[in-house]
Amino acid sequence: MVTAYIGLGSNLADPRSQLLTAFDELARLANGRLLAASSLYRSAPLGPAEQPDYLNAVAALETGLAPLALLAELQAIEAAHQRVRGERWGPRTLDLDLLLYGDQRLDLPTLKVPHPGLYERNFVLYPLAEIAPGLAIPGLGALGELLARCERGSLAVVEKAIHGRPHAPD
Ligand code: A4P
Ligand code: MG
Repeated sequence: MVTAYIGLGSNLADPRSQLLTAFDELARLANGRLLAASSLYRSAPLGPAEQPDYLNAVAALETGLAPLALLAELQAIEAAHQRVRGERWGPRTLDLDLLLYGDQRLDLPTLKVPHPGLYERNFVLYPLAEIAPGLAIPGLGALGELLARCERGSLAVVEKAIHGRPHAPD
């Protein structure tokens, strides 16, 4: 079994329920279990500015799936979310990135691990540090050092994780 970290993002069609549903779907994947889920963070869009803010989070999975099999499962979950909301050519309702797969480095045509944007994205590094503060990123060094070089900016926790699951304030 390997510990994999998944980045979740949504800025369409009720991002909060997109992410909460995705955590459940990750927990139900064959051959593994959900180890931890970060809080939900609101983040300013990276890329075109004319789009809503994102909600982002990170999940830790213990998995027996090989990297490409896990990627295929993530894409199946994404596809299911797209079908439900079904806006053709529209922006994504759910984006699942395979951030890390144990200590492996992969440079395949369809899968780069660690995820190429990981080291400079506040909406990845801060939630990752919440659930795995002492992590070392293969080829990039200590997570704490990456974090020290990454501005928190406007990133804000909107729903705190309690016992490893996001939980709306009362
Ligand atoms: N692929 C390669 N490596 C990976 C990996 N580690 N995990 C390939 C997942 N996929 C990987 O991805 C395109 C292809 O990347 C896949 O077919 C897979 O084989 P995609 O999800 O179809 O396309 P995408 O997500 O639109 O593109 P990309 O380049 O992955 O974009 P990002 O990096 O995911 O960024 N702003 C905020 N605040 N928060 C966000 O979450 N997300 C994006 C999308 C832009 N701006 C954002 C956010
Ligand atoms: Mg992506």
